[in-house]
Amino acid sequence: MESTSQRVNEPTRGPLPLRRERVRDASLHPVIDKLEAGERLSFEDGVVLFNSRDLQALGVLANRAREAKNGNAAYFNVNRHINHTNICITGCSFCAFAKKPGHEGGYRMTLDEIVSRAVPPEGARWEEIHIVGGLDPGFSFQDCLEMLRAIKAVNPTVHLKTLTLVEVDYYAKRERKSPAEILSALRDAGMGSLPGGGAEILGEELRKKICPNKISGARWLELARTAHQMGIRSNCTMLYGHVETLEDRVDHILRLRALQDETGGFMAFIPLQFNKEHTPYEHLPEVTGEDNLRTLAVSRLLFDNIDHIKVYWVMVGLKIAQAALWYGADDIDGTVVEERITHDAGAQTPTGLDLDTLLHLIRRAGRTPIERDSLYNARQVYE
Ligand code: V47
Repeated sequence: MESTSQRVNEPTRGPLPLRRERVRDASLHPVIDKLEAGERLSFEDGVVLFNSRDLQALGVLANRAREAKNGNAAYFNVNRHINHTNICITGCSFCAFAKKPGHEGGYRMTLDEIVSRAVPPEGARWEEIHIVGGLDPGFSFQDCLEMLRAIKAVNPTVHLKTLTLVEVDYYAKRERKSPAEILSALRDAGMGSLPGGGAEILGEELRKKICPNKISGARWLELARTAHQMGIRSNCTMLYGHVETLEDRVDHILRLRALQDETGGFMAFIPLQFNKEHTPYEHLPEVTGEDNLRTLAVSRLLFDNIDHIKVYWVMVGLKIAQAALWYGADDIDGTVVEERITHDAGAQTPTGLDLDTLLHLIRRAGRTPIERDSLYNARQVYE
Protein backbone atom coordinates (compact mmCIF):
# COMPACT_ATOMS: atom_id res chain seq x y z
CA MET A 1 0.00 0.00 0.00
CA GLU A 2 1.34 3.40 -0.92
CA SER A 3 0.80 7.03 -0.04
CA THR A 4 -2.44 8.96 -0.37
CA SER A 5 -0.76 12.29 -0.97
CA GLN A 6 -1.29 13.08 -4.62
CA ARG A 7 -4.32 14.55 -6.31
CA VAL A 8 -4.98 12.10 -9.11
CA ASN A 9 -8.71 12.40 -8.87
CA GLU A 10 -8.75 16.15 -9.38
CA PRO A 11 -10.11 17.31 -12.70
CA THR A 12 -7.36 17.59 -15.29
CA ARG A 13 -6.59 21.07 -16.59
CA GLY A 14 -8.21 22.03 -19.91
CA PRO A 15 -8.57 18.83 -21.95
CA LEU A 16 -7.49 19.33 -25.56
CA PRO A 17 -10.35 20.38 -27.85
CA LEU A 18 -11.39 17.70 -30.31
CA ARG A 19 -10.76 18.77 -33.91
CA ARG A 20 -14.25 18.13 -35.31
CA GLU A 21 -12.92 18.02 -38.89
CA ARG A 22 -10.96 14.93 -37.86
CA VAL A 23 -14.20 13.18 -36.88
CA ARG A 24 -15.36 11.21 -39.87
CA ASP A 25 -18.96 10.79 -38.76
CA ALA A 26 -20.31 14.23 -39.71
CA SER A 27 -23.54 13.62 -37.76
CA LEU A 28 -21.43 14.06 -34.63
CA HIS A 29 -20.24 17.57 -35.58
CA PRO A 30 -23.22 19.50 -34.14
CA VAL A 31 -23.02 17.43 -30.92
CA ILE A 32 -19.32 18.19 -30.64
CA ASP A 33 -20.10 21.90 -31.05
CA LYS A 34 -22.58 21.67 -28.17
CA LEU A 35 -20.09 19.87 -25.97
CA GLU A 36 -17.44 22.48 -26.81
CA ALA A 37 -19.91 25.19 -25.80
CA GLY A 38 -20.66 23.36 -22.52
CA GLU A 39 -24.29 22.85 -23.49
CA ARG A 40 -26.42 20.00 -22.16
CA LEU A 41 -27.20 17.29 -24.71
CA SER A 42 -30.79 16.63 -25.77
CA PHE A 43 -32.72 13.44 -26.53
CA GLU A 44 -31.93 13.88 -30.24
CA ASP A 45 -28.23 14.32 -29.48
CA GLY A 46 -28.30 11.11 -27.46
CA VAL A 47 -29.84 9.23 -30.38
CA VAL A 48 -27.19 10.63 -32.76
CA LEU A 49 -24.44 9.49 -30.38
CA PHE A 50 -25.90 6.00 -29.94
CA ASN A 51 -26.29 5.62 -33.70
CA SER A 52 -22.70 6.62 -34.44
CA ARG A 53 -20.19 3.89 -35.21
CA ASP A 54 -17.25 6.27 -34.73
CA LEU A 55 -16.30 4.59 -31.49
CA GLN A 56 -13.00 6.38 -31.30
CA ALA A 57 -14.63 9.82 -31.46
CA LEU A 58 -17.18 8.79 -28.82
CA GLY A 59 -14.32 7.56 -26.67
CA VAL A 60 -12.35 10.80 -26.98
CA LEU A 61 -15.40 12.89 -26.15
CA ALA A 62 -16.41 10.69 -23.21
CA ASN A 63 -12.87 10.56 -21.92
CA ARG A 64 -12.69 14.35 -21.84
CA ALA A 65 -15.90 14.46 -19.80
CA ARG A 66 -14.59 11.67 -17.57
CA GLU A 67 -11.25 13.34 -16.94
CA ALA A 68 -12.90 16.71 -16.34
CA LYS A 69 -14.90 15.11 -13.51
CA ASN A 70 -12.53 12.48 -12.13
CA GLY A 71 -9.04 13.09 -13.51
CA ASN A 72 -6.99 9.92 -13.84
CA ALA A 73 -8.71 8.10 -10.99
CA ALA A 74 -10.19 4.64 -11.39
CA TYR A 75 -12.32 3.88 -8.36
CA PHE A 76 -13.10 0.48 -6.92
CA ASN A 77 -14.17 -0.96 -3.59
CA VAL A 78 -13.53 -4.11 -1.64
CA ASN A 79 -16.92 -5.72 -1.59
CA ARG A 80 -18.85 -8.94 -1.71
CA HIS A 81 -22.40 -9.83 -2.71
CA ILE A 82 -24.99 -11.79 -0.79
CA ASN A 83 -28.14 -12.90 -2.60
CA HIS A 84 -30.08 -14.27 0.33
CA THR A 85 -32.94 -15.75 -1.73
CA ASN A 86 -33.57 -16.39 -5.41
CA ILE A 87 -37.24 -17.17 -4.87
CA CYS A 88 -39.24 -14.48 -6.58
CA ILE A 89 -42.87 -13.98 -7.56
CA THR A 90 -42.15 -11.36 -10.22
CA GLY A 91 -41.16 -13.45 -13.24
CA CYS A 92 -39.11 -10.89 -15.22
CA SER A 93 -38.35 -12.31 -18.64
CA PHE A 94 -34.65 -11.38 -18.62
CA CYS A 95 -33.83 -12.90 -15.23
CA ALA A 96 -32.23 -16.35 -15.05
CA PHE A 97 -31.54 -16.04 -11.33
CA ALA A 98 -35.09 -16.01 -9.99
CA LYS A 99 -37.13 -19.14 -9.32
CA LYS A 100 -40.88 -19.13 -8.69
CA PRO A 101 -41.92 -20.36 -5.19
CA GLY A 102 -41.95 -24.18 -5.12
CA HIS A 103 -39.91 -24.51 -8.32
CA GLU A 104 -36.72 -26.51 -8.62
CA GLY A 105 -33.50 -24.60 -7.96
CA GLY A 106 -35.00 -22.15 -5.48
CA TYR A 107 -33.02 -21.38 -2.33
CA ARG A 108 -33.40 -19.23 0.74
CA MET A 109 -30.41 -18.82 3.03
CA THR A 110 -30.74 -19.29 6.76
CA LEU A 111 -29.55 -16.50 9.01
CA ASP A 112 -26.48 -18.58 9.84
CA GLU A 113 -25.65 -18.99 6.15
CA ILE A 114 -25.99 -15.26 5.64
CA VAL A 115 -23.91 -14.35 8.65
CA SER A 116 -21.17 -16.83 7.73
CA ARG A 117 -20.79 -14.95 4.42
CA ALA A 118 -20.51 -11.61 6.19
CA VAL A 119 -17.37 -12.64 8.03
CA PRO A 120 -14.32 -12.31 5.76
CA PRO A 121 -11.92 -15.25 5.67
CA GLU A 122 -8.57 -14.92 7.43
CA GLY A 123 -6.52 -12.12 5.87
CA ALA A 124 -9.44 -10.74 3.81
CA ARG A 125 -11.82 -7.85 4.44
CA TRP A 126 -15.15 -6.62 3.09
CA GLU A 127 -15.79 -2.89 3.23
CA GLU A 128 -19.17 -3.22 1.56
CA ILE A 129 -21.74 -5.99 1.28
CA HIS A 130 -24.21 -5.71 -1.59
CA ILE A 131 -27.37 -7.56 -0.56
CA VAL A 132 -30.29 -8.13 -2.88
CA GLY A 133 -32.76 -10.94 -3.30
CA GLY A 134 -36.00 -11.97 -4.97
CA LEU A 135 -39.49 -10.97 -3.86
CA ASP A 136 -39.83 -14.05 -1.71
CA PRO A 137 -43.10 -14.60 0.22
CA GLY A 138 -41.09 -16.77 2.63
CA PHE A 139 -38.68 -13.96 3.59
CA SER A 140 -40.45 -11.37 5.71
CA PHE A 141 -39.52 -7.78 6.39
CA GLN A 142 -38.60 -8.83 9.93
CA ASP A 143 -36.23 -11.40 8.37
CA CYS A 144 -34.69 -8.56 6.36
CA LEU A 145 -34.14 -6.39 9.40
CA GLU A 146 -32.74 -9.33 11.38
CA MET A 147 -30.40 -10.11 8.50
CA LEU A 148 -28.98 -6.58 8.50
CA ARG A 149 -28.66 -6.45 12.28
CA ALA A 150 -26.97 -9.86 12.39
CA ILE A 151 -24.45 -8.85 9.74
CA LYS A 152 -23.69 -5.62 11.58
CA ALA A 153 -23.23 -7.60 14.78
CA VAL A 154 -20.41 -9.64 13.27
CA ASN A 155 -18.98 -6.92 11.00
CA PRO A 156 -19.88 -3.55 12.57
CA THR A 157 -17.94 -1.30 10.20
CA VAL A 158 -19.11 -2.83 6.94
CA HIS A 159 -21.30 -0.69 4.67
CA LEU A 160 -24.54 -2.40 3.70
CA LYS A 161 -25.67 -1.47 0.20
CA THR A 162 -28.92 -3.24 0.35
CA LEU A 163 -32.31 -3.94 -1.21
CA THR A 164 -33.38 -2.65 -4.58
CA LEU A 165 -36.24 -0.18 -4.74
CA VAL A 166 -38.33 -3.07 -6.06
CA GLU A 167 -37.84 -4.89 -2.74
CA VAL A 168 -38.57 -1.67 -0.84
CA ASP A 169 -41.89 -1.38 -2.67
CA TYR A 170 -42.66 -5.07 -2.02
CA TYR A 171 -42.13 -4.76 1.71
CA ALA A 172 -44.04 -1.47 1.89
CA LYS A 173 -47.06 -3.20 0.36
CA ARG A 174 -46.70 -6.34 2.47
CA GLU A 175 -46.32 -4.40 5.69
CA ARG A 176 -48.91 -1.76 4.73
CA LYS A 177 -46.36 0.89 5.46
CA SER A 178 -45.09 3.84 3.46
CA PRO A 179 -41.81 3.42 1.55
CA ALA A 180 -40.33 6.08 3.85
CA GLU A 181 -41.19 3.94 6.89
CA ILE A 182 -39.60 0.88 5.28
CA LEU A 183 -36.47 2.83 4.33
CA SER A 184 -36.23 4.32 7.76
CA ALA A 185 -36.48 0.87 9.44
CA LEU A 186 -33.82 -0.48 7.07
CA ARG A 187 -31.54 2.45 7.86
CA ASP A 188 -32.02 1.88 11.59
CA ALA A 189 -31.08 -1.79 11.07
CA GLY A 190 -27.82 -0.86 9.31
CA MET A 191 -28.52 -0.06 5.65
CA GLY A 192 -25.99 2.47 4.34
CA SER A 193 -27.14 3.04 0.77
CA LEU A 194 -29.26 1.53 -1.99
CA PRO A 195 -27.94 -0.34 -5.02
CA GLY A 196 -29.19 0.68 -8.45
CA GLY A 197 -30.97 -2.51 -9.51
CA GLY A 198 -34.52 -2.87 -10.71
CA ALA A 199 -34.45 0.15 -13.03
CA GLU A 200 -34.13 -2.09 -16.13
CA ILE A 201 -35.66 0.17 -18.81
CA LEU A 202 -37.88 2.83 -17.29
CA GLY A 203 -40.04 3.61 -20.35
CA GLU A 204 -43.39 2.01 -19.55
CA GLU A 205 -44.19 0.41 -22.90
CA LEU A 206 -41.07 -1.74 -23.11
CA ARG A 207 -41.06 -2.30 -19.35
CA LYS A 208 -44.50 -3.90 -19.59
CA LYS A 209 -43.09 -6.33 -22.15
CA ILE A 210 -39.91 -7.37 -20.34
CA CYS A 211 -41.09 -7.24 -16.72
CA PRO A 212 -44.87 -6.84 -16.64
CA ASN A 213 -45.20 -7.67 -12.92
CA LYS A 214 -42.46 -5.36 -11.71
CA ILE A 215 -43.13 -1.87 -10.33
CA SER A 216 -43.53 0.74 -13.05
CA GLY A 217 -40.73 3.01 -14.14
CA ALA A 218 -42.56 5.95 -12.59
CA ARG A 219 -42.79 4.10 -9.26
CA TRP A 220 -39.07 3.24 -9.35
CA LEU A 221 -38.27 6.94 -9.82
CA GLU A 222 -40.73 7.97 -7.09
CA LEU A 223 -39.07 5.60 -4.62
CA ALA A 224 -35.61 6.86 -5.55
CA ARG A 225 -36.87 10.41 -4.95
CA THR A 226 -38.19 9.40 -1.51
CA ALA A 227 -34.87 7.79 -0.57
CA HIS A 228 -32.87 10.80 -1.74
CA GLN A 229 -35.16 13.19 0.14
CA MET A 230 -34.39 11.15 3.28
CA GLY A 231 -30.67 11.60 2.65
CA ILE A 232 -30.17 8.00 1.47
CA ARG A 233 -27.83 7.88 -1.51
CA SER A 234 -28.29 5.35 -4.27
CA ASN A 235 -27.05 4.17 -7.64
CA CYS A 236 -28.96 3.77 -10.85
CA THR A 237 -28.66 1.20 -13.61
CA MET A 238 -29.89 0.40 -17.12
CA LEU A 239 -30.27 -3.12 -18.47
CA TYR A 240 -29.32 -2.99 -22.16
CA GLY A 241 -28.75 -5.36 -25.04
CA HIS A 242 -32.07 -7.23 -25.08
CA VAL A 243 -35.12 -5.98 -27.00
CA GLU A 244 -34.86 -2.27 -26.25
CA THR A 245 -34.24 0.34 -28.95
CA LEU A 246 -31.53 2.97 -28.82
CA GLU A 247 -34.32 5.51 -28.23
CA ASP A 248 -35.42 3.50 -25.17
CA ARG A 249 -31.88 3.79 -23.82
CA VAL A 250 -31.73 7.57 -24.30
CA ASP A 251 -35.20 8.02 -22.83
CA HIS A 252 -34.16 5.92 -19.80
CA ILE A 253 -31.02 7.96 -19.23
CA LEU A 254 -32.87 11.26 -19.52
CA ARG A 255 -35.52 10.15 -16.99
CA LEU A 256 -32.73 9.44 -14.51
CA ARG A 257 -30.98 12.70 -15.39
CA ALA A 258 -34.18 14.67 -14.70
CA LEU A 259 -34.51 13.10 -11.24
CA GLN A 260 -30.87 13.76 -10.52
CA ASP A 261 -31.45 17.45 -11.34
CA GLU A 262 -34.08 17.43 -8.60
CA THR A 263 -32.36 15.40 -5.89
CA GLY A 264 -28.64 14.95 -6.63
CA GLY A 265 -28.93 11.60 -4.84
CA PHE A 266 -27.45 9.25 -7.43
CA MET A 267 -23.78 8.48 -6.90
CA ALA A 268 -23.12 6.35 -9.96
CA PHE A 269 -24.77 5.13 -13.13
CA ILE A 270 -24.10 1.51 -14.10
CA PRO A 271 -25.08 0.23 -17.53
CA LEU A 272 -25.75 -3.51 -17.11
CA GLN A 273 -25.07 -5.66 -20.13
CA PHE A 274 -27.79 -8.24 -20.63
CA ASN A 275 -26.59 -11.85 -20.33
CA LYS A 276 -29.03 -14.07 -22.15
CA GLU A 277 -28.47 -17.72 -21.22
CA HIS A 278 -31.43 -19.52 -19.61
CA THR A 279 -33.74 -16.69 -20.64
CA PRO A 280 -36.27 -16.53 -23.50
CA TYR A 281 -33.83 -14.27 -25.36
CA GLU A 282 -31.15 -16.89 -26.06
CA HIS A 283 -31.71 -16.42 -29.80
CA LEU A 284 -30.57 -12.78 -29.66
CA PRO A 285 -27.00 -11.94 -30.66
CA GLU A 286 -24.45 -11.47 -27.88
CA VAL A 287 -23.96 -7.89 -26.77
CA THR A 288 -20.67 -6.80 -28.34
CA GLY A 289 -17.69 -5.07 -26.79
CA GLU A 290 -18.32 -2.17 -29.15
CA ASP A 291 -21.82 -1.76 -27.74
CA ASN A 292 -20.49 -1.91 -24.18
CA LEU A 293 -17.99 0.86 -24.84
CA ARG A 294 -20.43 2.97 -26.86
CA THR A 295 -23.07 2.70 -24.13
CA LEU A 296 -20.64 3.74 -21.43
CA ALA A 297 -19.33 6.63 -23.54
CA VAL A 298 -22.77 7.96 -24.43
CA SER A 299 -23.90 7.62 -20.82
CA ARG A 300 -20.94 9.68 -19.67
CA LEU A 301 -21.79 12.39 -22.19
CA LEU A 302 -25.52 12.54 -21.38
CA PHE A 303 -25.13 12.42 -17.60
CA ASP A 304 -23.62 15.82 -16.96
CA ASN A 305 -24.99 15.64 -13.40
CA ILE A 306 -23.86 12.22 -12.14
CA ASP A 307 -20.27 12.06 -10.91
CA HIS A 308 -19.46 8.44 -11.59
CA ILE A 309 -20.00 5.98 -14.42
CA LYS A 310 -19.33 2.45 -13.30
CA VAL A 311 -18.31 -0.39 -15.59
CA TYR A 312 -19.43 -3.69 -14.08
CA TRP A 313 -16.68 -6.13 -15.07
CA VAL A 314 -18.83 -9.08 -14.03
CA MET A 315 -21.14 -8.49 -16.99
CA VAL A 316 -18.85 -7.05 -19.68
CA GLY A 317 -15.69 -9.04 -18.92
CA LEU A 318 -12.34 -7.92 -17.59
CA LYS A 319 -10.81 -6.77 -20.86
CA ILE A 320 -13.71 -4.55 -21.89
CA ALA A 321 -13.87 -3.21 -18.34
CA GLN A 322 -10.22 -2.23 -18.57
CA ALA A 323 -10.67 -0.50 -21.93
CA ALA A 324 -13.81 1.21 -20.58
CA LEU A 325 -11.63 3.29 -18.29
CA TRP A 326 -10.87 5.28 -21.47
CA TYR A 327 -14.48 5.31 -22.67
CA GLY A 328 -16.15 7.27 -19.92
CA ALA A 329 -15.99 4.88 -16.96
CA ASP A 330 -14.13 5.98 -13.82
CA ASP A 331 -15.27 3.14 -11.54
CA ILE A 332 -14.78 -0.59 -12.02
CA ASP A 333 -16.98 -1.76 -9.10
CA GLY A 334 -14.92 -4.03 -6.91
CA THR A 335 -13.78 -7.43 -5.81
CA VAL A 336 -17.47 -8.48 -5.87
CA VAL A 337 -17.14 -12.13 -4.62
CA GLU A 338 -19.95 -14.66 -5.08
CA GLU A 339 -21.90 -12.94 -7.83
CA ARG A 340 -24.94 -15.04 -8.81
CA ILE A 341 -27.38 -13.01 -10.90
CA THR A 342 -25.18 -12.68 -13.98
CA HIS A 343 -23.59 -16.10 -13.64
CA ASP A 344 -26.96 -17.79 -13.63
CA ALA A 345 -27.43 -16.11 -17.03
CA GLY A 346 -24.24 -17.60 -18.42
CA ALA A 347 -21.55 -15.03 -17.59
CA GLN A 348 -18.07 -16.50 -18.11
CA THR A 349 -16.30 -13.99 -15.87
CA PRO A 350 -14.93 -14.98 -12.45
CA THR A 351 -17.40 -14.81 -9.56
CA GLY A 352 -14.97 -12.55 -7.71
CA LEU A 353 -11.56 -10.89 -8.05
CA ASP A 354 -8.65 -10.47 -5.69
CA LEU A 355 -7.33 -7.01 -5.02
CA ASP A 356 -4.05 -7.59 -6.89
CA THR A 357 -5.85 -8.52 -10.10
CA LEU A 358 -8.03 -5.44 -9.86
CA LEU A 359 -5.02 -3.18 -9.25
CA HIS A 360 -3.14 -4.78 -12.14
CA LEU A 361 -6.02 -4.17 -14.55
CA ILE A 362 -6.32 -0.52 -13.57
CA ARG A 363 -2.60 0.17 -13.57
CA ARG A 364 -2.05 -1.48 -16.95
CA ALA A 365 -4.77 0.79 -18.31
CA GLY A 366 -2.67 3.77 -17.18
CA ARG A 367 -5.15 4.87 -14.54
CA THR A 368 -4.56 5.43 -10.85
CA PRO A 369 -6.39 2.92 -8.64
CA ILE A 370 -8.29 4.52 -5.78
CA GLU A 371 -10.01 2.33 -3.28
CA ARG A 372 -13.18 4.13 -2.25
CA ASP A 373 -15.81 3.59 0.36
CA SER A 374 -19.41 3.10 -0.69
CA LEU A 375 -20.05 6.85 -0.71
CA TYR A 376 -17.01 7.61 -2.89
CA ASN A 377 -14.71 8.89 -0.19
CA ALA A 378 -11.15 7.87 -1.10
CA ARG A 379 -9.74 5.32 1.35
CA GLN A 380 -6.45 4.56 -0.33
CA VAL A 381 -4.64 5.81 -3.41
CA TYR A 382 -2.37 3.22 -5.03
CA GLU A 383 0.34 5.02 -6.96
O1 V47 B 1 -31.83 -5.30 -11.43
C1 V47 B 1 -31.05 -9.40 -14.13
C2 V47 B 1 -29.93 -7.16 -13.77
C3 V47 B 1 -29.62 -6.23 -11.75
C4 V47 B 1 -29.89 -10.13 -15.79
O2 V47 B 1 -25.69 -0.46 -7.50
C5 V47 B 1 -29.37 -8.91 -15.37
O3 V47 B 1 -23.54 -0.68 -7.42
C6 V47 B 1 -27.76 -9.02 -16.97
O4 V47 B 1 -28.35 -3.86 -10.00
N1 V47 B 1 -28.23 -10.20 -17.45
C7 V47 B 1 -28.98 -6.46 -10.41
N2 V47 B 1 -28.32 -8.36 -15.95
C8 V47 B 1 -27.51 -6.02 -10.41
C9 V47 B 1 -27.39 -4.56 -10.04
C10 V47 B 1 -26.06 -4.01 -9.71
C11 V47 B 1 -24.90 -4.66 -10.09
C12 V47 B 1 -23.67 -4.11 -9.74
C13 V47 B 1 -23.58 -2.95 -9.01
C14 V47 B 1 -24.75 -2.31 -8.62
C15 V47 B 1 -24.66 -1.07 -7.80
C16 V47 B 1 -26.00 -2.82 -8.98
O5 V47 B 1 -29.12 -7.18 -12.64
C17 V47 B 1 -31.09 -6.38 -11.89
C18 V47 B 1 -31.24 -6.50 -13.38
O6 V47 B 1 -31.26 -5.25 -13.99
N3 V47 B 1 -30.13 -8.48 -14.37
N4 V47 B 1 -30.92 -10.42 -15.01
C19 V47 B 1 -29.28 -10.79 -16.87
N5 V47 B 1 -29.75 -11.93 -17.35
